[in-house]
Amino acid sequence: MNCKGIAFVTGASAGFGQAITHRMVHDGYHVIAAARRKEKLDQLAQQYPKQIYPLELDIRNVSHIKSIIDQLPASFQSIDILINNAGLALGIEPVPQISLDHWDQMIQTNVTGLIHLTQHIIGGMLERKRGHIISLGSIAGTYPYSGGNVYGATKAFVAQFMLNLKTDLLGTPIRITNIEPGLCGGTEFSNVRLNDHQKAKNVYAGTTPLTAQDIAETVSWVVGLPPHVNINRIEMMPVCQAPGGLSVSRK
Ligand code: NDP
Ligand code: 8X3
Repeated sequence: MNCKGIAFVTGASAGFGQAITHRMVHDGYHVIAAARRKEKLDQLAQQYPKQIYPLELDIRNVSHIKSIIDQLPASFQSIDILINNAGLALGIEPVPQISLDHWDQMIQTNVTGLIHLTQHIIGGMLERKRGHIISLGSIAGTYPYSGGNVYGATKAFVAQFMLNLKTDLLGTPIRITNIEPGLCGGTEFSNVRLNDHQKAKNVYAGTTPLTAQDIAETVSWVVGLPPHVNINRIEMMPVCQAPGGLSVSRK
């Protein structure tokens, strides 16, 4: 199959990013698969040695991002699709029983790393007059829940950043999409958040959550639409989840 273009997927070592990488290769793209755990990326690349370039990247090290991108092999330099997927939640404690270190890590990863990478990649897209930037937001960026504090705030930032990017880039062919999933199982997300295998398993008990394949399918759909069609944002939940959750404290 001819290469349809180059996709840059962050957080490709697990969960959504891994499923998106498989799907993009299946759809005919060559993929720069980025994350911190290089051994996981190498395993992925072994399955498609020509189509995947494994890239060790800690997105929090923003001073290194430009040189890392500049050093990509020539055949992977013209990035057509950026999928800002790397991200994490740490902890579910309500204020004030939180860890400021956790808050800092979420902001450095979900916000600072994402905007720096995006800024470094947009320039080339504008020069080539083609591009699509897709971010993984969350329903947590729209609906509050106890313990969502800074995680939800980072995803609210991503949602507004994407709408503002769309506005700044009006008049260009660059497409901008924010995908905002709800409960999604089968990834490392809850293990990372709760640092406890059993507690992570309990999050999904009795539910049929979204899967990483559902997210990859959604990415594939927004990418495959005609170039004049832009999906600004998609909120998606499993059938077993609803957004209602208003609460009242009674005496
Ligand atoms: P996983 O924990 O399974 O995967 C997260 C990925 O992000 C891993 O590949 C991890 O790779 C990478 N990552 C984390 N920190 C960094 C970093 N500093 N630099 C580079 N890569 C990093 O999570 P999911 O696949 O479930 O989630 C993916 C995205 O979707 C996240 O942004 C998450 O907030 C969002 N989301 C998840 C939902 C869910 O319920 N699962 C629902 C809604 C949104 P490595 O550790 O190798 O660096
Ligand atoms: C992940 C979904 O509901 O755990 O972003 O915040 S939720």
